[in-house]
Amino acid sequence: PTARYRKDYKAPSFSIDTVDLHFYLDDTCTRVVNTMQVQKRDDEPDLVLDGEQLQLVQVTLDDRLLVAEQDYKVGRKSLTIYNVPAQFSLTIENTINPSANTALEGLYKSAGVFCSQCEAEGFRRITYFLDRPDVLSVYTTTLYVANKEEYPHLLSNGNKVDTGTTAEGLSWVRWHDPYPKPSYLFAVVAGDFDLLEDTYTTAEGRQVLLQFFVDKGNLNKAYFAMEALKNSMRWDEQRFGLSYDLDIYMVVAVDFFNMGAMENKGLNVFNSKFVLADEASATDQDFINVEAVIGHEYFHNWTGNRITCRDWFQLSLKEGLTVFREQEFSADQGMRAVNRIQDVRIMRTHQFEEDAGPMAHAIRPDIVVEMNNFYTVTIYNKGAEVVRMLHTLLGEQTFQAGMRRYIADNDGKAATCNDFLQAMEQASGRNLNQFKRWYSQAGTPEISVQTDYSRRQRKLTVTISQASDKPANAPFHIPIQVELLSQQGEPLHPPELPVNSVLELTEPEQTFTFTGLKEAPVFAPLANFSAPVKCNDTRSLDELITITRFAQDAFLRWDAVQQLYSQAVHEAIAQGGALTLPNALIDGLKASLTDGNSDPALVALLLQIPSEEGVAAEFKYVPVSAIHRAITELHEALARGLYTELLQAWDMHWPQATDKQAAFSKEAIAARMLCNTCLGYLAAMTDSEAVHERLQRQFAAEQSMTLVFGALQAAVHNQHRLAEVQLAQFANRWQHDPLVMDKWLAVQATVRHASSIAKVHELTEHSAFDWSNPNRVYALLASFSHNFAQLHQADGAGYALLVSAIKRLNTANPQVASRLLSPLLNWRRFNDARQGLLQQVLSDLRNMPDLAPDLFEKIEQSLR
Ligand code: DPP
Ligand code: ZN
Repeated sequence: PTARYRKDYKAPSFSIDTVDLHFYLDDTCTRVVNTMQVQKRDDEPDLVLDGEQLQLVQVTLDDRLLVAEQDYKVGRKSLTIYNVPAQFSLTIENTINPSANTALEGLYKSAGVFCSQCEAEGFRRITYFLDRPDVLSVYTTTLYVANKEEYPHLLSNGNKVDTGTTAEGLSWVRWHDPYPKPSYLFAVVAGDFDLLEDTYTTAEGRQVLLQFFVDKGNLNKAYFAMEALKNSMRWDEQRFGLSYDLDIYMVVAVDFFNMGAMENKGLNVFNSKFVLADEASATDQDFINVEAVIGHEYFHNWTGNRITCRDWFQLSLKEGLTVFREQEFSADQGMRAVNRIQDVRIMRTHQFEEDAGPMAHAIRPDIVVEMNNFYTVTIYNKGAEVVRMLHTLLGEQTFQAGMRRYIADNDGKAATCNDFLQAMEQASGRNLNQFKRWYSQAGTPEISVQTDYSRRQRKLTVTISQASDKPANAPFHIPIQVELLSQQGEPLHPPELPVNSVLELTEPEQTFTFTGLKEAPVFAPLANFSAPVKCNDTRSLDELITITRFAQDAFLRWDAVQQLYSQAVHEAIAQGGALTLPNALIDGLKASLTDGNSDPALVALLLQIPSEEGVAAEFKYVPVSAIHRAITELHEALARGLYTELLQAWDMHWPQATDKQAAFSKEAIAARMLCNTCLGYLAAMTDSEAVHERLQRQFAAEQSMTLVFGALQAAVHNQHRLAEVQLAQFANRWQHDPLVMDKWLAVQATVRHASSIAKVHELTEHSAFDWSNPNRVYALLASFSHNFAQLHQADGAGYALLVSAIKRLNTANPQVASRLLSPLLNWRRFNDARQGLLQQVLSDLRNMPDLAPDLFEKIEQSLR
């Protein structure tokens, strides 16, 4: 495999203006006839098309059948046509085998459905093409099948324009998409589905037909997604002024899918777990995820499809911006603070970790071997944080003016991150040169804050410095939103504090002064997590407690509690002794649990302690067992210390949690969050009859998967004596619903106990598991790969388990294999025998015959 560099970008030598595709669908030998109108753009004599795993039948240029070797050459990954004219029509006929396609890239058949996935470079597994995002073409697609009954729905992008039957008796349907698009947005689907239909009227008064295609018998699980789609369409009109542009919007839910979903123009293809949901089988979090992913794919219609990426190094142009839009959509649905805290958790546990490891990359990377490896938490979530920083610096109005400018200037084009920044510069009149470093520099900056109060001058001096974990990095432009509180917790607004409370750190070190303060205030930086940075915190216990009680910003309050947990964990690890929690923290938590006026969702988040993975990310050298011990102690200390209040809170919120009228209200969701959180601690009190009774009662709440699964998780993770019987009952009840059984697999793979390795091994043989389905593999093995102390067991048993799965998937589905590999890459952070073990397993993998490029790239980066 070879690397590609961002700096080597060259505009394509040819454009392909129209593509007329004919698919003669067949399980093992689908014939594709592809006619393109091609134009030369420079003086390049030969046309080189991408193609992989294709059987070429014939090539025709302007009605002349071409002769192999003389007129063209077939390479392993290309087709070169010699000496082409300035303008011509080219017809390529080839065959593919959809049934053998277990990588789920290109056209594949699984569970009786033909379906395609082309992003990033899957179209070249369908036909020969200039498979790059800056070649935009108008597509017409005709699908032919022998048996119409088997495939009543034949779908592609755009509008259905014609149907018929051939002389040979094949039924066909033709689609035309008037919007030029890159090949990665192309899609076809053929299958038998239940169909849910609705309509949406755009702000301009146009009617759009909305269609959801789901597995037979699942129609009742598609209503929520339909509502989410309509909400997304309305929201994008109201907040961004963007309306939908075609007359039809289709969503197909499929069971075999590598990623979450795909924004193909007019024909989204979704992993069924992000469409199908009803209360008995899906948790509140599942519903929230469905809404977010439906929104995400819909928002791509403008940020991704109408304006696409010039090259794949610009991926964050569409993904970072679209995740930001998705996050804002979810937040505007009502739980803004809860959403923000959850987004921050993802950044801190996963993105910071990636940025500190061998695959660290800027949100606009410079070098790529396998593009599929770059659908990362950095490109997506840090990309969204970078857009959010712009929003913070510019404010909503100016940001929206920048969006309008970006769209006016780039609609219908393949753009770059710089085009986006330029639009923001023009709309705001601000110079974003230094801000641009967020696009080119990897790593997580760390800010340090020092405060100095002069009572005589009534003045607070704050010195903030920034440092980077990547020595070559130049200083970043960092928006730091702050709160100033009096010792009694009142918000203070000294005249030097900007109206939006955002300080701009641009130098390695900067000083800010605030006057007119008659006593030393509490200075709380990084409100709303205004920048994706670490904060080296030296605040006192008293200051942290003041923040937990009085900060206006929910993230600041939550974060102060996290700091207190983290301090206790670090002390316990450093001293090798028992973990102790400050009394003020315990008292505060008791009060929040029982006072009845705190938002129960936020209380639940306050009680969420750091994960082992999260704590590990804070260490240069990771003390695996000490972290495991400290987290276990922290969990038990809270369970013991808050026992009475946890029971009280569970009882207090149980009626709301089970209120059928309020089933999916914010209040009911919040109540269930807190009941689950309480039970998650209480189940550690294995001898308590009161807990036993509540565990059983909650597990029996059949109308709500949130509650049933919350109880199951509490029992299983605490190894409560009810665990085995509940696991058995749950499996018995849900054995025919694979998406629910994924939860059953995941909950067992995440038990923080040495037995989990044998359990996962055993479950790979269970009928609920299937190596060929990515959802099953993620549920069992990816879940296990984040079970930190078990993956990193000292004897290497966790590594062996994961590595045998990776080996098995290397050729079958490299994308999935590559995701499982990531937690093994950062071997340098283990300073003991684990280093040697990890190096050994990585070298073993590297020596595998037919090592997939996806794995090759990561292993090379890791071992170099
Ligand atoms: N472009 C897709 C998405 O993020 C990736 N499958 O929505
Ligand atoms: Zn996306």
